[in-house]
Amino acid sequence: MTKTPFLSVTRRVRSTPFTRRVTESGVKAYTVYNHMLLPTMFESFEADYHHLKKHVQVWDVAAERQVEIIGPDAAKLIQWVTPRNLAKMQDDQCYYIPMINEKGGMINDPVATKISDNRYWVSLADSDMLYWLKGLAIGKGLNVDIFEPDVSPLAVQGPKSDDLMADIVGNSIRSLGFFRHRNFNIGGKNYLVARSGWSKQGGFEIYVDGTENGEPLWDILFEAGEKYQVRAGCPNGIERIEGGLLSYGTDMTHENTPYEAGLGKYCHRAGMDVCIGGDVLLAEKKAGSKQMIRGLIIDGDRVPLCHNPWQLTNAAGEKVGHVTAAVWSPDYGKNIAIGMVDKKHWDHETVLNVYATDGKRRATVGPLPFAAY
Ligand code: THG
Repeated sequence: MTKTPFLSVTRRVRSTPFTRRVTESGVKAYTVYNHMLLPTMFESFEADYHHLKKHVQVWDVAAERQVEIIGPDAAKLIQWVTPRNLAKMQDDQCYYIPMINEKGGMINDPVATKISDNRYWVSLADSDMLYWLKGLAIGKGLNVDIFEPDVSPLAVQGPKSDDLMADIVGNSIRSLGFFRHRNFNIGGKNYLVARSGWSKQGGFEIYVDGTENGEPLWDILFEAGEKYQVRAGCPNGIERIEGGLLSYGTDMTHENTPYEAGLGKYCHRAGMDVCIGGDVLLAEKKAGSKQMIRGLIIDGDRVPLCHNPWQLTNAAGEKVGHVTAAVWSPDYGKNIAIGMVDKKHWDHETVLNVYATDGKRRATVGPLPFAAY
């Protein structure tokens, strides 16, 4: 394995309210996300994965930065940037919303939290949406205030998440619905807690309002979590590919539409009629997509890490797509991957060639998530 260089951390690579605790927990690797530290490994990718699927972890996902939109035109602005219809969104709901530009290209895929009719948090993937949203609001003369609040998500993920959180805030949290949020008192402070998070193991996200609350909250979770073998963790590359959770910037970019990203179920007529780039999506809906995200099984031994897309070719050697993420899944006993595949080849069971970093292999197209296999 090639040696990974160190990351020079300066003020521009922002620390989080939890960074000191993460360091004390033995973090081994970081990435930079929204100009902020995001842990990627503690023990090893596989050890972290097995632990996540069995116990409970606390994740510093502060790098999922919030953009707060507040004011009479808040709902209008958010509906303007996503094809998902937000008309029925309740003020205890979170929605996964593709955000698109004027060409229908995806520029982010955040979780939007509705706090009240005129107040929202947009919990970002890795791209600079604060300026885009401010620019649009200023250009259109909307009556809103837009800023990055001092709010940092801390995720509690894994099958024992409900037990851990119930011990801290009471059993009422067990009835919190998926992508619903409620306020809970933890250690004398009120926190917005949602049943959400970037794993398929179940869990919550605590929106920590105020940097000074980060360490006390972390300590409460670890004290109560001892009996559940709680550990510091982070979004896990193996688990997220198994579950088909997409990573913006990796699996799709501004060159892809939400349909291509397999997010057609979040493209609604009422949203596309009013959002920027909605006309492009309506045309694609009518004409059909040229390519789409698929799961792939890659033959052979454990694949190396996929840092840059691997080309997919057909039997004639023509390029028909690319793999964006690939990993060995211990539980499936296979190499699993996510890729963008041209229409003529996207049917399940289609056999293709993939040019992995260590050479050519056979790849078979299939559904996402891999639980369907
Ligand atoms: N939580 C919060 N903010 C985030 C993420 C998060 N910002 C960045 C990134 N993750 C945004 N991307 C996603 C991608 C998938 C999901 C959430 C955020 C997700 N998808 C569910 C699924 O695919 O099964 C379903 C969502 C739905 O149907 O509404 O959870 O994780 N705060």
